[in-house]
Amino acid sequence: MSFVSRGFTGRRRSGPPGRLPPGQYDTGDAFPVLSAGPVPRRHLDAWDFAVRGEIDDPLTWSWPQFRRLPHVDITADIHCVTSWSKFDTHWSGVSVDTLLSDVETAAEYVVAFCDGGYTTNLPLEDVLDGKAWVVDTYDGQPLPPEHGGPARLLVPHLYFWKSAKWVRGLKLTLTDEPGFWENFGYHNYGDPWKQQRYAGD
Ligand SMILES: Nc1nc2c(c(=O)[nH]1)N[C@H]1C(S)=C(S)[C@@H](COP(=O)(O)O)O[C@H]1N2
Ligand SMILES: [Mo]
Repeated sequence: MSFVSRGFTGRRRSGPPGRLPPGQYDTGDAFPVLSAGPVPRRHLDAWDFAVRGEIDDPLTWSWPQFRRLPHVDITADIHCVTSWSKFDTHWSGVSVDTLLSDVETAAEYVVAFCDGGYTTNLPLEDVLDGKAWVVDTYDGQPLPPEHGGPARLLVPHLYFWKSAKWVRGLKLTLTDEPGFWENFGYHNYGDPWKQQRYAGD
């Protein structure tokens, strides 16, 4: 079986079988940078992370407080809607479960908001149960500014535009509020395995 398929597929460029969503290619060692605007520069003294919206007492962590929260290592494949995927990216950060552990809310959605004004919306359940993190480390180094440092959201099971760079917090919402790309015609949910690239996909 492998004899026949190898003859027809030639050099395998798509990584391990079953790991590349439809329409994607493996970018290998490259890590493209994609941003809708310039890299915002914020001094860490003026950085905090907030949980607000549908919550009685909004939460904030300063940078030192955030750094003291329990961090976990994450290895994940990431998939950009522009069709590159990258396997086995290594991050460290705080699970959104940790950030929301004491939160009681009627919200069913979140909007991630960022320095520079970018936003993206997700169902609350998609950032819980070990599916999303606020990461401050990439490959053992502080997250570089062009990749969203000091901290970005990481939601690897959805297209990478949901992984908001320069993230400053989560707004808990009762109704779904489309974010930046979602308002420009990108899919509201963005499952790479279902090729949910644009509204209507
Ligand atoms: N704040 C902010 N976050 C963002 C974006 C952006 O323009 N601004 N672009 C998104 C898109 S479309 C992608 S593919 C990834 C790219 O992340 P990278 O530059 O680290 O590869 O960031 C996402 N997060
Ligand atoms: Mo993207």
